[in-house]
Amino acid sequence: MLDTISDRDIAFYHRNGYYVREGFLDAADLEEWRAAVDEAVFKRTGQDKRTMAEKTDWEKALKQVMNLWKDNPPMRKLMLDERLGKAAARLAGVDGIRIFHDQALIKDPGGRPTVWHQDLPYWSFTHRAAISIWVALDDATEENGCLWYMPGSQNTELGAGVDLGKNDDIREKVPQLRCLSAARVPVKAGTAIWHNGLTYHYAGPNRTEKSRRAMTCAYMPDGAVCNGRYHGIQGDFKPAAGELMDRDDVLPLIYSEKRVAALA
Ligand SMILES: O=C(O)CCC(=O)C(=O)O
Repeated sequence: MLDTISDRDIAFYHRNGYYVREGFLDAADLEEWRAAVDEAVFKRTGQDKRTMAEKTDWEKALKQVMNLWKDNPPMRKLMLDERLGKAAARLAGVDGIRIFHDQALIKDPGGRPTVWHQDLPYWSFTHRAAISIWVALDDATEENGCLWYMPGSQNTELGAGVDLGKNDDIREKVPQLRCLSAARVPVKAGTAIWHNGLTYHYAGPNRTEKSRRAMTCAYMPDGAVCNGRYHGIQGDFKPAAGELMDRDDVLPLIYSEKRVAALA
């Protein structure tokens, strides 16, 4: 795994709101991630025999399979890897990283676009350093739904969550975005992309005959507090607004600089 993050990488991330690392997974890693994700997704969704036409508009954009770390040992090993936490902590500029939730995001053939959105409005904590990783398990191209970003949009305000099943014009809704351009980010399988929770991003439709697979994880800086909302991944963990989001069985701390220093 090519997980070392340099000062230059950090500068790119903070300037643009995202950062791309080609070759993050080597061939052996990629094989392991693909096998683990395919098996875990099949276990959860294999019984769903609906055609694309029978799905909701949001489901037509993505098959979204969440928190595989919780009930699937191979996925747990991959997602709780301290190296992922350390890379996210370095880029975000925080001491500790917790998993908020992981999710496999599969754009099947005929899949609709993933509309422009920020991630943070959907979460139960609000923190400018929130960060996600998106790992391509297939080459992601303009034809099958690669990601697009609006560089600099991480400096805009926290917006209202958009309806992910609708294809509204985001620049109509968020005037601050009108002066920003969009960057297309096609990547090879095994590439990792990190983006900030406020960065607006999009993925096109899948016009090919094959699924576009990605494994992703949303991270929460350690020490973040609840914003008063509740997210389904929390289960019976229902902190009040302002209370620490620190339950390790729900939001595992996968990296802490302090913890590393204490062990040294
Ligand atoms: O994979 C996609 O199509 C969208 C990814 C995304 O929205 C995310 O990782 O936050």
